[in-house]
Amino acid sequence: MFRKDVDLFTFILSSILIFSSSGFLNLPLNAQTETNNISAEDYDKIKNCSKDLRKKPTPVEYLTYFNCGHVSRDESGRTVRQFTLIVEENQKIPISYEGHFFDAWTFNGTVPGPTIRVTEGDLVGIRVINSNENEHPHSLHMHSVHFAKNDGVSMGGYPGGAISPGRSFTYEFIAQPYGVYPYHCHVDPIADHINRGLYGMMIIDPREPRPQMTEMAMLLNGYDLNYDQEGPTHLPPVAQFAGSQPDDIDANNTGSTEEMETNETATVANNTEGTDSNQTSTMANMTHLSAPSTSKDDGEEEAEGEERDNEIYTVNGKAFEYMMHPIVLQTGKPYRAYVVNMLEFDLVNSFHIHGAMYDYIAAGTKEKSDYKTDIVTFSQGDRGIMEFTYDYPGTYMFHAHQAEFTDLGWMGLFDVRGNPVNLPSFN
Ligand SMILES: [Cu+2]
Repeated sequence: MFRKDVDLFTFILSSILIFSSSGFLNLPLNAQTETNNISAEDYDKIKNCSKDLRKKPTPVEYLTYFNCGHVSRDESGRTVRQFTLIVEENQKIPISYEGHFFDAWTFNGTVPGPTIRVTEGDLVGIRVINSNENEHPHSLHMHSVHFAKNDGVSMGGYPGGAISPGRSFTYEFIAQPYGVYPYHCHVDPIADHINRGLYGMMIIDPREPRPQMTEMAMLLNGYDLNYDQEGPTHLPPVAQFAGSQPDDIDANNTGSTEEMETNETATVANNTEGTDSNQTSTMANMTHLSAPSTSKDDGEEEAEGEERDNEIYTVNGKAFEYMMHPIVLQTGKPYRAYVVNMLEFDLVNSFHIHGAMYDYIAAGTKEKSDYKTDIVTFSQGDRGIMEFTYDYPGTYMFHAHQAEFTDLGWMGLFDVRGNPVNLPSFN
């Protein structure tokens, strides 16, 4: 009995010790205070945050334009960052030096939209205003971790899933985890809302700053200039559910509630009137019967039987921008590029630099590089961080490694100045 009590005592004591130590290890706030002794204001200076939150950066300025929002603190001392994104349709954006203009939909007047920059743990509010003059609903879907109601998708009937013209919605979330992310409108047909220009980059910085170096944002995109003639203009509402909720579509097909549910879905997702619902449910049934596992994209392609193409490819919105304005670098200095691929219609894009290698951090979710390379291939929405240093002066190209993209605008130059460093010795 006594022996058992001792055992019990030992067990309780060790449990307390384990609990205490694990509790200590799991105190990120304490750890943050100890290691991160930099104020939000000083950190924002290091980040090169712009003081002009209303700026419409040119493609050259876009490279170093970081919008860190209107900064305040809540009662607990947490940093709060508020952003406003205004969606405007009918924008004419110059996208080449040969007179091409794009009939764009924009966040704050530019394609891509502003680079949103926050720190992990910040409370972020992004108010999206869909201008009165617009004809379409829009939303904001930012990648990263957040509640469904702030996901910018109409699937669950959330008000932030489709903001009508003249209305606004504020998306709120605690920024996590650190990394580099795309944001974009998620209203159907998504390919069109993206191709029209409603996208941008969001950087969530780690609480502990990365090693300090000159930073730039590079967003890869393309333009389908004859969008009026091509591609989907309307996605059958029920087909949306075929991709994500197969059980629901089965129920619709067998039950007598089919019409009602179709109408509900149509109202939320696409504002389709009742008279259209017969057509759409028929289309959905056909899709379902012919290809049970049909995804939304497959459905679009089948419905139209066409291919969509980009005629112009760019980094930061304008073809050959950094051929016309080479980016000046210094030998021996480290640089960091945040790269996001928002190219629609082409399944892959890539980023190749000449004359140097870069450390690559996939999705930016680690502090250390995953590997060293001079080319990374991106699928749609893919992104990462590149860190590099040039040893030798000279003019070096950077470009997609797909020759077609290069020829159609996705090419730029680094103008590297200074004395050679790290010259190898072969003796
Ligand atoms: Cu949209």
